[in-house]
Amino acid sequence: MSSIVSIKSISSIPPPTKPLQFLALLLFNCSLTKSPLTDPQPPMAFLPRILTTLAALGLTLAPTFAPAQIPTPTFLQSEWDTATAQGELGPDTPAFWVRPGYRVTAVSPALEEARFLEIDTSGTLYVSQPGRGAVKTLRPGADGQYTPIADFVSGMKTAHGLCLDTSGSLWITQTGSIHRARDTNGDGKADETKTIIPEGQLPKGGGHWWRSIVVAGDVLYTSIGDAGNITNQTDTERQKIWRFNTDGTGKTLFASGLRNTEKLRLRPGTNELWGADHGSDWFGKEAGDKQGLQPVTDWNPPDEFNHYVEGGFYGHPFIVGNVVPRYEYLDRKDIIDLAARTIPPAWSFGAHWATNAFCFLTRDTWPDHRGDAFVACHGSWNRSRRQGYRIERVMFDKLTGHPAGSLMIVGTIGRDGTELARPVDCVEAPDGSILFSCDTTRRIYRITPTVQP
Ligand SMILES: [Ca+2]
Ligand SMILES: [Ca+2]
Repeated sequence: MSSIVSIKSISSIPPPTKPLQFLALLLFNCSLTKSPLTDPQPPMAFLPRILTTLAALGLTLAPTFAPAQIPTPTFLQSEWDTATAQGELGPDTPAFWVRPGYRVTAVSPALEEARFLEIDTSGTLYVSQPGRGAVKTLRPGADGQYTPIADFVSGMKTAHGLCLDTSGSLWITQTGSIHRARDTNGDGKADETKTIIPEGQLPKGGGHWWRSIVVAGDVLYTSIGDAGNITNQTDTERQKIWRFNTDGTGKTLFASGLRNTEKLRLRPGTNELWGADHGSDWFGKEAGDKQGLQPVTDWNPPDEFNHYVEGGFYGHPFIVGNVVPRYEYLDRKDIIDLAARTIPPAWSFGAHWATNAFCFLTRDTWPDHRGDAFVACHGSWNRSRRQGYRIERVMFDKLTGHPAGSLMIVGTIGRDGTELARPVDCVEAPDGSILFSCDTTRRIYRITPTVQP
């Protein structure tokens, strides 16, 4: 209250022209707010008012009081600078940062490629290799190392998304088609392969050519991303999740406004459909960001963890993150309507982390982790400084079923800032450990506990 009185008082008084007037104004300003009976003033309490008065007169004490430099915020430091303890690394494993309570071990040789993962109840691991057009089968030995056994399928250019159904069949997406394959004699090779969604029913190719897949009872869901960065493809079949019956019939639009969701899964114990969506690039370009000086783009927009509901609209390409319009679409007459329709993320990650894929934890491998998600983040390509190369744990509130926090479990940037791995996908193995893939080292890594639950 007192400062308001001071400002009004000063602004109503013309600038003095003589030294005595100046002194009178100074004393007048200080006296206006002095109330010794109810608000005893310490000796220096008048200093801000004196400075305010000087500022009103066009005078400053800038050389003395200006900040010496812009401080470096702590969030610009890496975990290597600030973490007070670290977990464990197995032999022949890159020098990742690991959270205490966890151990990371390399468990496969370098493969031809290592993209998406699926694992069955016996521990057989499937790794998609879209460049080769194959899905590789690996099996663990007594030492925990996974050995390549066979090509489960081959000749499937762009084989990418994977999902096992309850009968043991592996569903495989290519950019414009979906297939179901089954190994009937246990040799790691599929003997029965059937095309469920042939080419022609869904868009293919484009900048985001990969397709997710999850099978839920007698239906399946697949998502198709933006062909570019922020293309207006409202009237196309892109930027959407589609639902089909598992016999390939019954194509139905499920949700829209996605940019690039590469994996879909149901949250265990529910019918909730979840996916991680990559935020768009160059958010700050319209504001003047340029490569190398891109402060807005560096921090916007967030990557998203979305709970996709039927009929839901998730904003892209017009609205990002927590319902913020992109500059490019501000002139649209319906921008506020679009914002009003947008379902914001259930959880947000850092900008450009490339939150690629995830798995839910269904076991008690670590205390209080059941129901949480581990998210494989590929890491940034167009930030000024690398960020997001990691496996992130998203904690779910056990009472509400909503995300309530997240922590880095494994960081794959080295102490010197070099890139050690780019995580792509993760799965929970039958023993409760978490396996994650990397498409630069082309290996599989396992996360195990160092403390028993
Ligand atoms: Ca076979
Ligand atoms: Ca969104």
